[in-house]
Amino acid sequence: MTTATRPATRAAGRTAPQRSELPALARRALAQRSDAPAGDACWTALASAARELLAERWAATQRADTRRGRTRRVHYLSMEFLMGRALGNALQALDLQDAAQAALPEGAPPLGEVLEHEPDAALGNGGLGRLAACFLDSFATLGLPSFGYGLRYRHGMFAQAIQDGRQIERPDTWLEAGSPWELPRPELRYTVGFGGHVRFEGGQHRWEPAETVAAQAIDFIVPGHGTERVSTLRQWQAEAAQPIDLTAFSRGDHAQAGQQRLAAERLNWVLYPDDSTPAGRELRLRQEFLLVSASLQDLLARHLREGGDIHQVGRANVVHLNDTHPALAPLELMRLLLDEHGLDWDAAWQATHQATSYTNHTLMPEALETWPLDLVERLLPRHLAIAYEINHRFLDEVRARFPGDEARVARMSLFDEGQSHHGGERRLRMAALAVVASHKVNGVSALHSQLMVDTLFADYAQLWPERFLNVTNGVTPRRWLVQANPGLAGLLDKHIGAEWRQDLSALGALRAKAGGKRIGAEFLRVKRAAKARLAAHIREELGLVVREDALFDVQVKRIHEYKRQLLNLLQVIARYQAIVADPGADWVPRVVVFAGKAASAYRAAKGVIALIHDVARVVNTDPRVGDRLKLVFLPNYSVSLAELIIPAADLSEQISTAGTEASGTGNMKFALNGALTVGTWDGADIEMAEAMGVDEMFVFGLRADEAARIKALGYDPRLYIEGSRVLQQVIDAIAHGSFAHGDPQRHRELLQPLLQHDPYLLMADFDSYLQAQARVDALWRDPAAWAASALRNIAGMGGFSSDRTIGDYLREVWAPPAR
Ligand code: T68
Repeated sequence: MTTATRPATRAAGRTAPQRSELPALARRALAQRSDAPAGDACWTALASAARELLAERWAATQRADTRRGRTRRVHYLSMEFLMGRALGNALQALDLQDAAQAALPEGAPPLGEVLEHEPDAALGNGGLGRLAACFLDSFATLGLPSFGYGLRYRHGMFAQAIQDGRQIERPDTWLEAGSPWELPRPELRYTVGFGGHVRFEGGQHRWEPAETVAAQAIDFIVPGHGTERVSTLRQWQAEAAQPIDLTAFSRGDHAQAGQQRLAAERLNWVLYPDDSTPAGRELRLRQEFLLVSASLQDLLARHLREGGDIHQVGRANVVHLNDTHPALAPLELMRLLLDEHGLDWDAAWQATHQATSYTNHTLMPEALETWPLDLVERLLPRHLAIAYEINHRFLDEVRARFPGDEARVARMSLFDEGQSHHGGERRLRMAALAVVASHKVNGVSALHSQLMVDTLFADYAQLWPERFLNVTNGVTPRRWLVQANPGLAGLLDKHIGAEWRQDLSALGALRAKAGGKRIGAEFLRVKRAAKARLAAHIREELGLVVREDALFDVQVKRIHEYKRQLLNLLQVIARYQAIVADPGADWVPRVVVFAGKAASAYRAAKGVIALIHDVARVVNTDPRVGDRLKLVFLPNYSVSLAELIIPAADLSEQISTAGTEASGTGNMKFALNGALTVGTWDGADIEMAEAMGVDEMFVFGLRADEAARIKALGYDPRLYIEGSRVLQQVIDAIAHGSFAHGDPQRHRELLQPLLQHDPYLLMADFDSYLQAQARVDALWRDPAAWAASALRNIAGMGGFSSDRTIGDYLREVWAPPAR
């Protein structure tokens, strides 16, 4: 393309950079540096070149969407987006990997190494945040007019270090050198208030906040694949409305002079590192309100700017709540429509209800968000009044449907009157608010959605059965197959063609070929190469040498009691004892890999990390075991570490107590990369097994209904221990301090609850788990049969793309309301 025909950017006199210019752009950036082409200099050069190209595409996407006008826009509100690294993804989206490699000067490290210089954008805890990131990838790739909305945390998920076998948390500093993927939007700035009081004048309520901050938009660009579209993750940065209080400053009161600035900065300070436990902290509530208020003001401003009628705002826009963390949104939308735009209650409620939808990610009662009313009243007085009014109208509806059933009314109320727990404190129930405000509420796997309407939301589902549905999670095949596992992607292209890259369901074609000798051997070679890369990492990181031909048995995810890393560890101990008892037998060599972070205040989870390290020290140095069993804990699990680990896994451990894991998404990434799954009948594992054939998975343990029944009947873990010689030996070894360096007290805190209550039924499932592991070993001894099964697993994963998930949302959750 000649210069004359290039589309001009809006900046006068400049022309848009072209894909073919990437090498030149990168070299120019490198030439500006005086130092040698070290990895980070190369990274910076490539990133700034890719940014230029993507920024132009992003601007074109914005223009196209504005022209398109009235199509319904999706606004995905989430406190977490676990993006990981972006440059590799950007180069793939631009189809410039080869050009990037070629642009690197002589003496520079290879592209793969250069990419590792990027810090992960880890603005999320785990599955919920990573799901949001996969959705953004699908939004861009599917060309959906949409925005992700989040907060720009200065410090994301903490970095995990291990010291003496214990987790240490270190601050994450991903933004220290800035991020090339951000586009500041100085013109997009809104005022967000806190505190103060409400005035009523001339029939209108007006909130007069005591404090305000300015919410500044900074857009994080998200490239689409196979399209020129680039989507937006709009992240809010709080800034002081007044950066300095000059009166206080001249008085010499410097602390007071900087007060506002500090208060604003605190809002973006850090991601709450809790998965599944509500952080009962004022700062967290302020963060949630910042997200909600800025995002909705932005939405309304755009709607009006594009000539939209304020009464139609719910028709033209979706406000999707990623769990309850943004569930103040309906209250803030009501306030804006009532108080700022003058709508009456019914019109405002109709618009709010049309716009709002909500995804639930957990059934665990202890993980449900509730806020003390005195805190809500102090920070958000107008919102509390609106919540009272919503509740009043809602409970009238409940009473009309179920006359005389005041117990039901109390259960369903948005307000927990506090008789039973929380020390009698009255609280606002965010899940109830989200359900009442939403026109659709979904769970994230078939089982979870069923349990949701049977248990957690049973009362609401009786009132509004049509409101509840399932949308099973999915993952983006761009990051989790094409980028993470180019070897496997190439194998698929060769045997079934490249159609799966556009439409993952085309993987189904692999099923008929899965038994082939050649494809099986090729698959095992690809897997072996990925394992060699992981083995090298293990060696570098831990100084531990593992056999590359061993079975790589992997459990990586947040450390949580319900996910049962401890059950896996008990199995490792049983295997260790069996090897020691019969060292001459023909054992299948295994490398058992764990990785995952524990919430900093979660003692039991930290205890599991400690026990893994204690057991590893014994097992890995026992000469009777040799290289037949190695136990590995890889520190600082992250998106980028997952991209290294998952392609290398032979076996994926998905062993949560049935009924506890809402869906899982790691399970999908493993199967897509040709790992077999040992798993319980839980979350999306059930749908995966059905898609690939139940015999292709090593399923074990109690089903969700059985688990519930056993607990209701009065579960006694000791009966199971008495009934299993192997389990007895494992427990004895831990209790007697075999892994405790002579200190029998060391693991008491972890063991005692297991022997007494065992709320996650490890003891009940242990024997069944061991049998499943024996089936794993048996299949492993037949490599051709193993490869065929792994390929049939991949063939079954076509339905687990986040593109399919987003298609489901579009049809069933985000469809425009009927006239
Ligand atoms: C996960 N939830 C589910 N929560 O556990 C998982 N919670 O089964 C599911 O696949 C995934 O969501 C996506 O649907 C979480 O990850 C959190 O991270 C979290 C964070 C803060 C507060 C509560």
